[in-house]
Amino acid sequence: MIDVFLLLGSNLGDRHLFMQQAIKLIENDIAPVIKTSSVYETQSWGKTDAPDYLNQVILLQTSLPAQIILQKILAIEIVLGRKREEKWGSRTIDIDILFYGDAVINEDNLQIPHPELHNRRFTLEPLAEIAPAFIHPVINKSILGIKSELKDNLIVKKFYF
Ligand code: PH2
Ligand code: MG
Ligand code: MG
Repeated sequence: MIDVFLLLGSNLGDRHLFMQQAIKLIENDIAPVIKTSSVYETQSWGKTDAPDYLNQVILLQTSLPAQIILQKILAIEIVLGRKREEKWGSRTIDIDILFYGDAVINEDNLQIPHPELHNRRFTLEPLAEIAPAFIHPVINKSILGIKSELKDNLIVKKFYF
């Protein structure tokens, strides 16, 4: 079984409901969810005038190939009303693969580890909550170590519901 970390994000509509529905669909269609971080409310990164996001990191264990996981994720995004218009545009749900065990994958449609995760507080805070000692297979540092060197100071705070 491979440890697969996913990042969920939503900044459109009933954000929390979309996140909960995404987790249900992931459990039905992909694999059991072993761990979930808290839900965080985060300032929009990249497009600063966009609404705040909710973000959460979850851990799955599965033997499915990464490309199959990606196809299933894209289908779940469509079921939950995702429309792809502009880069970094607002979305009902975004599901990104952060890590697929310690694999390094560089394919046209899939880069793992996620190429931006080490630059983004909205990813590292929830990831550090459930996997502080996980070693990034390219950077060769722990999540906690990477977070301690982070320069992104956009607001990331726990979301209470
Ligand atoms: N996702 C993006 C762009 N900007 N900002 C936050 N806070 N959270 C996200 O999930 C996010 C973002 C592209 O996928
Ligand atoms: Mg994303
Ligand atoms: Mg995505």
